Formats: sequence, C-alpha cells, structure tokens
Amino acid sequence: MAYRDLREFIGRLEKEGQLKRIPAEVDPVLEITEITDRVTRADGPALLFERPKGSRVPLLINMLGSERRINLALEVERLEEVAGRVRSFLDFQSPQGLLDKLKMLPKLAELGSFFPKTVKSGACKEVISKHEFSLLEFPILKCWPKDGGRYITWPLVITKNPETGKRNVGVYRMQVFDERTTAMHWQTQKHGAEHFRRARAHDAREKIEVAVAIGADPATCLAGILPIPPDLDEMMFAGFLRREPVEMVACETCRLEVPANAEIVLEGYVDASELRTEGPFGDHTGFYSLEGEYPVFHVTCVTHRRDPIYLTTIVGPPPQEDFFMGHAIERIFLPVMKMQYPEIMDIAMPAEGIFHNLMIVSIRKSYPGHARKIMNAIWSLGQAMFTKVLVVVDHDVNVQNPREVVWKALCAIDPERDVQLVLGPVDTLDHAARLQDFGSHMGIDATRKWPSEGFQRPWPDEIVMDAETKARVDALWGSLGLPRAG
Ligand SMILES: Cc1cc2nc3c(=O)[nH]c(=O)nc-3n(C[C@H](O)[C@H](O)[C@H](O)COP(=O)(O)O)c2cc1C
Ligand SMILES: [Mn+2]
Repeated sequence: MAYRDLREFIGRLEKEGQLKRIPAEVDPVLEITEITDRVTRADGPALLFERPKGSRVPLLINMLGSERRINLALEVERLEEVAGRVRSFLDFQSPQGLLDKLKMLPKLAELGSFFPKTVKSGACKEVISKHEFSLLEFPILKCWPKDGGRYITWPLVITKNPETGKRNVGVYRMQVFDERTTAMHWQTQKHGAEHFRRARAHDAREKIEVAVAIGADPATCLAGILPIPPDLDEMMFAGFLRREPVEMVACETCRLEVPANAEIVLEGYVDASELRTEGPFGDHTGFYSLEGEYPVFHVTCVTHRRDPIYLTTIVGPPPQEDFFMGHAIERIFLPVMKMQYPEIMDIAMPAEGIFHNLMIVSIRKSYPGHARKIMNAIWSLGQAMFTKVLVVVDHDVNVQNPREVVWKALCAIDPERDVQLVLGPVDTLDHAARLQDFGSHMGIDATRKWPSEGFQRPWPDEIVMDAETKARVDALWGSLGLPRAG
C-alpha cells in the first residue's frame, strides 16, 4: 500500500528511527539551514521542527536526505528494484500471437492503474481561504545569509500547456515577495517556462493559471523533479513509483487539479507580461545564484489541512538532500537511457559535480568514434543536455569508483586529441558560462584508442596478478605473520 500522505510517511520514518522531532523553538531564518546542513552531512535523520519561530505550522526537512529514506519513500530495499520495474515495462515486445497478447494484459492493466484519478474532495481542502490568508503564516526558510528573501524550496508547481492542455509538475523555487506574491523561478529550458512562453505568445495579457502543492506522499513529492519529456504528466510517474494512482482534486479558483493529499495548496496565476527581480539564492552549486528577472506568482486562494505540515529542503554546498533525490532519479532512469543507447553500461554523477557539471559514462565500445556518438547522445537527452564535462570510459571501468575513473581515464587520454568541445545550452545556474543559459561543453574520450581511430601504437594491458599465484599466496598467508589485509 502506498503512503496515503506526508504524515503517514512521517509515521513510518519515526518507526524506523529515521525522524527526529525538534520541540525547541528554532528560527526558519538561517537557523534551520545550519542545523539541517550539519545533520545531512552526518547522515542524520529527517527533522520535524515542531515550533518554527513565528509560525504555528511545523516544518519537515531532510525527508529524503539519505539512501535509506529514499528506499523507504519508494518502498523498496534497493533502488535497483525500481529500475527493474522500469525495465520490465521497457522490455515489452510488440505481441506476436494471441498468447503474447494475453500475457500483456496484466502489464497493461498495471500501466493503466498508474494514471491519476480525479476525486471530489481531499484533505487539502479542510481549510479554504479565498480572502484572509498570508504566506507569512508558513515557516518559509531564509536559507543562507545573502539570500534575497524567504524561499519556498519544495513546491510542486502545476501548470497546463496552453496548446495541448497537458499537465506539467515541476519543482521551481519561489521567493516570497509579500503575503500574496512570490517569484516563479522556472528556468528557461523547463516545462513551466515553456507553458509561460506559449501563453504569452498567444496573448501578452494572459493570466496563466498556476497551482502549487506543498507536502504530499513522498513519491508524489519526488515526481516533481523527474526529468521526463514535455507533455508527460509527472503525476502518472508518481502513480508508477507509488504503485497506486495519485488522487487529484479540482482547485477552487482555477481550472487545475492538485494532489488531494497535499498539506498545503496555493492557487493563483502568473501574469504573462510581468517580471520581477528574483534572487540571489544560495544554490545547489554551493554558490549564490545571481539575481534574475522571473515571472511573478499571485496567490488567489490558499487551501490546507486543519493542521498542515510545511515540507521544505535546502540546497547548498554538496552533498545536500537534493543529491540523494537526484541520485535516485539517475538510477531509476538508467534503464531508459540504456534502452535508447544499449552500449551504455553505467553512469555516475558524483555529488561534487552537482549533476550538470560532471557525468561519467561507461560504454561497450563497438566502432570508431563511438565515445563521441555517446557524447552527442547525452547532450541531446532531456536535462542531460546540461552536462558540462562528460567523461566516456570503456565498459571495464567502474564509474561508481571515482579513484578508478581518475586513474584509468587520465591514463587513457591524449588531451589534444581526446577532448571534444561543443557549444550548447547550459544550466541556468552555471555562473562561469559566457552567457546565462549558453556556453560550452567538454567531452573527454577516455576509452582505449583503436587503430581504426588512427591510433597506431600498441595499447598496454592493465596489471593484474594471475589467479594461481593469488591462490598460492592465500594459502600461505596465515604462515607469514602478516595482518589479514583486504
Ligand atoms: C530542491 C530543488 C529545487 C529546485 N529548484 C528549481 C528552480 O528553482 N528552478 C528550476 O528550473 N528547476 C529547479 N529544480 C529542478 C527541477 O525541479 C527539475 O529540473 C524538474 O525536472 C523540472 O521539471 P520540468 O522538466 O517539468 O520542467 C529544483 C530541484 C530541486 C530538487
Ligand atoms: Mn515536465
């Protein structure tokens, strides 16, 4: 059974010793960040601040800030189980005979059961405020000293494509300007920004309906950051992850739907012609992202539970909670990458590479120039397009071991020959790029070079002791008076 909502997951975390309640009064301005940062670094628990200063609403943070809690959230022992489920859907062949077709039915039924379901009401409607409300009632963090203000950091921002009517859910931070307005920091390549552009192109006076859900069952919360193609509903993927449909309920003041189990919902609109300065914000690069011009979200209605819990997270010098979320997504989507590019053996994005700065890919190299082909593939694959430095290694390099990668990749390159530089879109948060959103990428072909690639020298073998000698020494070891070393 999927978690019904955030509080059921909190209960589970508590039972597993993965949650610490903090009854002391703590300030959402900076203090909660400092505490959370220390706890995440020490591989500590999720934190439920019961008395955030200045608010009656408790605050949950670090909910998914460890591998164990990610597994609990997805109700698996290992992420590989989720990847396996993804693979079993991708393995689907087109049916050959009647028997094949019959065999497909349960899978199809399972697939159908992931679609979001519309319900009449839900807990997020226990309190509905269309007139008297203020965002300042919630314990919204000011995360870092030079932040431009308080930020809602884990909002599920829901919009519809004005042309296709398809829903999108993305997590885009929202800087609070006052009681009823925030910024809407959807970066230019993200789906919310595309909806905004299309609506504006249609009519610059347009008011784009936006709903924001804060706090829900963990799979639904995680779904907001999934890098899936445009016009695919993240709520369908949430249904896949939780193995039960997400129940959606209609908003009060706009034509959108929100997860019925949400803790807090903000309804409102973004004016197509209005931009306002947003930032700076202590970001997941470990640096402040600079001020920029972003749309403004006007809240027209707030609905919430009688006793809402405010879910948030912080980003900052890596690793933070977002590393664990991003890593989970990397593992879950690896089978999808492999389906499209079967030569990919494994990928790794070390925490310090903050996702878009460094990706290491191992491939089974089959033809000259294969590593370059994979570079091009990755630079055109969804949000992997942002990858600043891409290192391609042979299949026998364990990309999960950074030491092995540094050793073998650097041994395998002649830099002038093996580095590929290309121009393209870069992550908005890349402060070193020549322009915001536009810059260069570097691919390093660290595979063995082949004669067919113009490499005429012999390639040496890697040093490995032979098995017989190892076995003889194993047998001898006890008599040598040496410690049992690995
Ligand atoms: C904590 C957190 C905060 C994020 N903040 C932003 C943000 O402010 N702007 C943004 O464009 N993406 C942000 N992201 C990344 C997006 O949520 C992610 O790229 C997602 O796939 C976007 O959805 P979309 O593909 O439907 O646009 C954030 C991710 C996390 C985990
Ligand atoms: Mn999307």
